[in-house]
Amino acid sequence: MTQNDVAAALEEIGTLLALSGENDFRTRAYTNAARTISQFTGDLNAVVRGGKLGEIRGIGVALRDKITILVTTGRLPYLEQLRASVPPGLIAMLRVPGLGPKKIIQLQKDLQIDSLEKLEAACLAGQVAELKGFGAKSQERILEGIRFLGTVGNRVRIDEALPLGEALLARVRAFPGVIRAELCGSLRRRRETVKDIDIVASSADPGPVMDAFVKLPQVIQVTGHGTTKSSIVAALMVGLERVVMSADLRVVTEEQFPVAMLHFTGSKEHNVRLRQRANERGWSLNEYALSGDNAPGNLRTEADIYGALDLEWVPPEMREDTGEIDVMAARAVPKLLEPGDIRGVFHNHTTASDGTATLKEMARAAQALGYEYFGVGDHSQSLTVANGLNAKRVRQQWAEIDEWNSRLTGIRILKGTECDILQDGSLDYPDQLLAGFDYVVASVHSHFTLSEEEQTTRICKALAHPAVTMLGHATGRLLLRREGYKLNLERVLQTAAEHGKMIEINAQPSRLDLDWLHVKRAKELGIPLVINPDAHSPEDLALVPFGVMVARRGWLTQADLFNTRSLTEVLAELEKRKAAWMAQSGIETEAQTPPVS
Ligand code: DGT
Ligand code: CA
Ligand code: ZN
Repeated sequence: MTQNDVAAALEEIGTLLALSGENDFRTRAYTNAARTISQFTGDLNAVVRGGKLGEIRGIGVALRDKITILVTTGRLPYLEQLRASVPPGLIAMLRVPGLGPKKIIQLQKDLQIDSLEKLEAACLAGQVAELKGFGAKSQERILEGIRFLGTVGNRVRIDEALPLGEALLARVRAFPGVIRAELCGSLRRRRETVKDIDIVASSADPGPVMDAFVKLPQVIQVTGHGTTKSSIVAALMVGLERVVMSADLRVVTEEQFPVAMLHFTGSKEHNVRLRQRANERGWSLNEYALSGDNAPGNLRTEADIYGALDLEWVPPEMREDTGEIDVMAARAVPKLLEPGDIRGVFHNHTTASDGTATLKEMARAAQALGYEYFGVGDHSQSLTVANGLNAKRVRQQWAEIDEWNSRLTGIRILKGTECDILQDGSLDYPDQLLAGFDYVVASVHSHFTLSEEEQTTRICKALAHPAVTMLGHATGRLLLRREGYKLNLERVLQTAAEHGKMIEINAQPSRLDLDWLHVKRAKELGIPLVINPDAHSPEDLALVPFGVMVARRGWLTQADLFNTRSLTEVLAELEKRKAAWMAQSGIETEAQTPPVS
């Protein structure tokens, strides 16, 4: 049992206790312990066996016993009993935005609701609105939430699907008799969310490969066991989440492999185009072969197949039938952005607002990832829930940044802010203070329910402010959990282009605020894009590659991003923007005056 498994078990106990009506104090003890264990850097096994668990802060007697049983036996009867006592439907109800354990318990007590189906029926019958503490508005929101869950179905986020896919792929590649194997489907195209895992392998003897696949340790259910195709439901702990997904393995001959890999990578729409091109040449293309009179043979790679159709090879991320066939035919496929092209980040939090690490720790972590600059973007004053900084604390932070910049080598800290866009589209700091920052990330964190017109006008007004460098969180969406606010994103992009503003690709895989289609549109409009991890901890800085995936799906190259530029270029550009504003407004920047102590 790994440390992660232990943490996940504790987290699950916390959730189940909350759904059983336990008090906050007890449930929090478990969720806090889950976090403590997941962040514990020692050897948990050794600590347990040495009887030293009690020395870890926050682990009391009850927790100590349970963790010891978990680690030593790999099971916990207490958790198994809890699971049996809580209806699984209640856990599903937790996914409805706005429904916490307390409300779920009330729904169960008063209306005997213990599943999403019953909840939907009760909302439609108007019963939920009648309950104390709910009301018509809340009932409407719950209904919307259930419908949203229905449309997302069983899709899984890329950051959770990829580790499971890669774990299965590594196993498949090691099976005796497997020559080649690849992840295909939406996972290979790096879509933000993925329905299922598609693996294609080549082997001269598929039988034993099929048998080995359905017996993998990750398998929780076998849904198909054929001669060349098998399907499983597999599970893996990714961080604190237990990721469950279906996965298909298809085995083909080595000769068929490139065509099969191409076919199962998709997208379906891309495949349709390829088949048309084959037909135009008098051939036919399916998942096993390119065939017909005079069809080219000896196709060993995807590039060979594309070449036979007079096309340049294209990265999987671009295979969505949004114009890629034309650039492939013109042999003008762009060289897409790579994670190594990113040289710094602009939107990050520290302990000054709601981050978990200090300025110095964050800067060092950024440096360890090879970045040249680390931009602080703590929250602004009106976001009190996230401990936003008032003017006094901003100036203190500037002094701290100056101090660290004079002492640290190899990384430059930039003075930024994630400044709230207020309801009327104005910014959360006065111009005088804004002028002291190196740059400003403007974000919406409140009033998500404005009308589309109001929200669009609000954000466009902020973009027109000369202090604003880039727009953070373009949509406010939480993938598979909450739709973004109502917004005319096209108008926002037009406004950004008009005022020369940048737009953020938020790399948090639970957000990815700007989707790939809008990234592509932003590029067409000539808007510089910025990949930001929105890091609240040093670990979050490693999320940048998820932003790179979206960027690649939007056809971005190194030149399309602002944070692929060197520190010198970045400083020069920020300086230029600020000078233009100063010249036009006559404001004096505070940076020129000595910091107030
Ligand atoms: P998803 O929904 O995240 O699993 O997305 P995909 O793209 O992985 O879709 P999936 O798993 O249904 O199919 C994998 C690939 O197989 C797909 O990208 C293209 C290919 N494929 C599936 N069905 C068809 C089809 O009806 N026609 C063609 N041309 N290709 C298909
Ligand atoms: Ca798939
Ligand atoms: Zn942020």
